[in-house]
Formats: sequence, structure tokens, C-alpha cells
Amino acid sequence: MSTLKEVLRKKIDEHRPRTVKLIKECGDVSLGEVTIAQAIGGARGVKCLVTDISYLDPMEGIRFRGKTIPETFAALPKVPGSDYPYVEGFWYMLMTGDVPTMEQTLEVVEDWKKRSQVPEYVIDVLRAMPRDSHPMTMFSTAVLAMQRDSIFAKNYREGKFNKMTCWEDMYEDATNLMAKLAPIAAYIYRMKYKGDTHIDADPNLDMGGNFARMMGVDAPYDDVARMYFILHSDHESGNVSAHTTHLVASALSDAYYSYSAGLNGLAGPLHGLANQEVLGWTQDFMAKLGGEVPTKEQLEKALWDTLNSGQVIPGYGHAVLRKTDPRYSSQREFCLKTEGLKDYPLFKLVSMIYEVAPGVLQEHGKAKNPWPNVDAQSGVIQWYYGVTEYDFYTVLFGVGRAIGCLANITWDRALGYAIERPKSVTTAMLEDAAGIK
Ligand code: FCX
Repeated sequence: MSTLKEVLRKKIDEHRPRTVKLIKECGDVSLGEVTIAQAIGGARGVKCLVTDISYLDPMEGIRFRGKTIPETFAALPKVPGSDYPYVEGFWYMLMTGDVPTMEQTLEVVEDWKKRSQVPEYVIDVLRAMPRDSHPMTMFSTAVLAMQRDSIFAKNYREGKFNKMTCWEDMYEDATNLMAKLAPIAAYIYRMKYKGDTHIDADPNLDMGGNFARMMGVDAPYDDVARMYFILHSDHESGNVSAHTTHLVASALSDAYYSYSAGLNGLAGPLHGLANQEVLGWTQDFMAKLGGEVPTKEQLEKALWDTLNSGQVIPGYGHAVLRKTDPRYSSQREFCLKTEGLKDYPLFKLVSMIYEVAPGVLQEHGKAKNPWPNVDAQSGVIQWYYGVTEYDFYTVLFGVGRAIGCLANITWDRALGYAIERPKSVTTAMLEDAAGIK
């Protein structure tokens, strides 16, 4: 029995009475009203989800279990010789809310290793798919294929469902899935883009180290992986990938069904695919200029051309944030402190976009947030380290996003969150309510 699971059990036991009390004694307390604009406009700002895994303040950005990004990086045990923490320790922190000791972290490292073997049938499924399938389609399919191994689904089928203990099956499924995601992602990468050559994991490495190895990219790409997975893990539970995962899990679907669905949402151009789109936009623009870094005037014109053609500026704007995304800043800091990267033409262009795009978007007057989000910066780092197949970038996002989504649905089960079922109204009802009929 792992320490993480035992600590989690204690935390769940302590937490449950709070949720029960809130429903039983305070269930009628209002958290606000819902306007017509919110009903039509994607439920923006409607407070109807609960999560303790992370909280997104519009001005401050994300806090994981109460910690800002720099606080998170500073608090967690570091991989020896590395500037960045173990992803496994971060998983412990998101699950339990506690910063693990090195010993507790290494226990998770070992646990993931034991669970990391990708079943042969998953490889067969991936190999049977057309090679030009989008890597997100492959990734989501691989996750869905593993549903046959769900411990939750098996026990449910066998009549062993128990509301108080079913979180344990979710935890087992979530951990089994989490441990396999990076190897699956690396397999897809090497199958699709590297002549179908594959590199075995090294039992002495952590998840981030092994991911870099299996991708075939040298250090410091292991640190890039650790940073990237942690930064992309969670952004409260209302974003499309987290909310979809939660919604599907609320029907008592298992972790595989739920996260595969979450990945399908992440694959949309307004969500995770934006990081691929950023790089596509930037590369196309540089290509038009013959590879030269543009002047600010040329850049401004290109941004206006994009807006005037009815497209969004990828990597800019956010549904909740109203300032520069700290996940953007954190990756920017990495670029600035990394020799070679800080003078890299593509990074210079991304930095120049940061100087010019907010002004353009403000003048354009539509986007509520003219500042960059996480996707505006991540592609350039991947490109620099030779991961130039930008179709693949959302898969990287998907490996990281699993940490938050899976921690969330484990807690959903533990606290017995209900099946999700918001109420619909008709357009005529809205017109009635507005008195315009
Ligand atoms: N470029 C041009 N127009 C933009 C814009 C941008 N970057 N961001 C928002 N707008 C527009 C919207 O399209 C909308 O126009 P409309 O009134 O004609 O429909 C208007 O501004 C108001 O939108 P706003 O309330 O500011 O933003 P939303 O909450 O509706 O949407 C996203 C938020 C992120 C979807 C939006 O800003 C966008 O499309 N950005 C570009 C894509 C992107 O970077 N996505 C990644 C986001 C995130 F970090 C992630 O999930 O990965």
C-alpha cells in the first residue's frame, strides 16, 4: 500500500464532512445569478463547479493547491542535478494537498514505473491507425482502448460498487493511466515522425527523464518536460478538458472514458491546439519574410491581417485570466535563462509579438484579455529542442493536463459529486424572461 494512497484516504475522510455539511445545512445559499449572456455565452463565470486541486484568480493566475507556480517549483523535491521538480511529486501534491518529502516522492516514482508498461494491444491499435491521423486522435484512442483494463468498470460490473470506497478504484485507474501516458505519447511521436524507431525506458530515470529519453531528445529536454507537464496540469475545473473529464466521470464512467473525452476537447483550436496554431502562425509569418525577424511595423500589419480575416490571434486572450498568464511568464523565464534559446530568432519573434499584440488587440476592442496565455510560448521551446512536428504539441499538453484532470475525478468520486445535469431553456423562454416578446 503506497503512502500516497494512505495519506489520500486520511485527507478524504477529513474532507467529507465539510461537503456533507455544505449540502445539508447550507445547500440553499446562493452563489450568484445566471444572466442570459451567460446562458448563451458558454456559462462564462457561472459558479457551479467545486474543486480544491487548483484555483484561477483572473489577475494572479493559477495556484496549485494554494501555491503559485514559483512557489510550487520551489517547494517540491528536485530531481538530482536538475532545476525542476519530479512530476511524480507534483502528482502527490495535487492529489493530497501536501508537499511530499523526497522519500514519498521516490515512492511515487517507483509506483509509476511498475505501472508504466504499455499493453501490446494498445501498440497494435496505434499501428493499425492511418499514419496521417492527428497524433491527438491516436493519443485519445490509445487511452480509450485501455478502458478494458479499468478496475472501476470491472468491480462495478461485478456488483462491487460502494459509494464510500469507489474512489480507490478511480485512484488505481488514474494512477495506471497516468503512468502510461508519457510512454504512449513518446511511442506515437517516434512511430509517426522518427521512422518508427523506439527507445526503451531507463529504469533509473524519473518520468520527465524517461520521457525525454523515449522521445530521443537530449538534456535539458528532461527539464523542459518536467516544467511543461507541471505548468499544463490544471487550470481549475471549468476549462474544456477538465470540465469534459469531470462531466463524463460524473456518469460513473471510468478514468479511461473520462480522460479520452477530455483529450478530445483539448484538441480544439480554441483550447489546447492553440499552441500548435501559434507556431504555425509564427513560422508562416517568418517564412514569408525569408526567415528574417520582422520589424514591429511588419508584425503589427500581420496581426491586423489575421484579425481582419476573421481569425483569432492564437495564444492570446483567455476566458478567465485578465493579465499575462504566469505559465507564459514561467516558460519565458526558462527561455531567458537558457543560453542559445534567449537569442533564438523564433523566441525573439515570440517576444516581439508580446510587445505588439496586446496593443493591437486592445485597439481591436473585442478580446477581454489582450495578454498571452500558456500556448503563446510553449511551441518555441519545443521547436528549439528539435521537436518541430507541431501537430504533436497538444499531445504534450495532454500528458500534463492528465495530472490535474485525474486528481480531480479521484476527488469527485471520493466526495460523491453528483451526475452533472444543468437545466436548458428555450430561446422563447429567454425572450419571455427578457420581456421582449
Ligand atoms: N484574437 C482575436 N479575437 C479574440 C481573441 C484573440 N486572441 N481572444 C478573444 N477574441 C474575441 C472573441 O473571439 C470574441 O469575439 P466575438 O465577440 O466576435 O465572438 C471576443 O473577443 C470576446 O471574447 P472573450 O470574452 O475575450 O474570450 P472568450 O472567453 O470568449 O474566449 C479564448 C477565450 C481563449 C477562446 C479566446 O481568447 C481565443 O480564441 N484565443 C485564441 C486561442 C487561444 O489562444 N486559445 C488557448 C487558450 C488557453 F490558454 C487554453 O485553453 O489552452
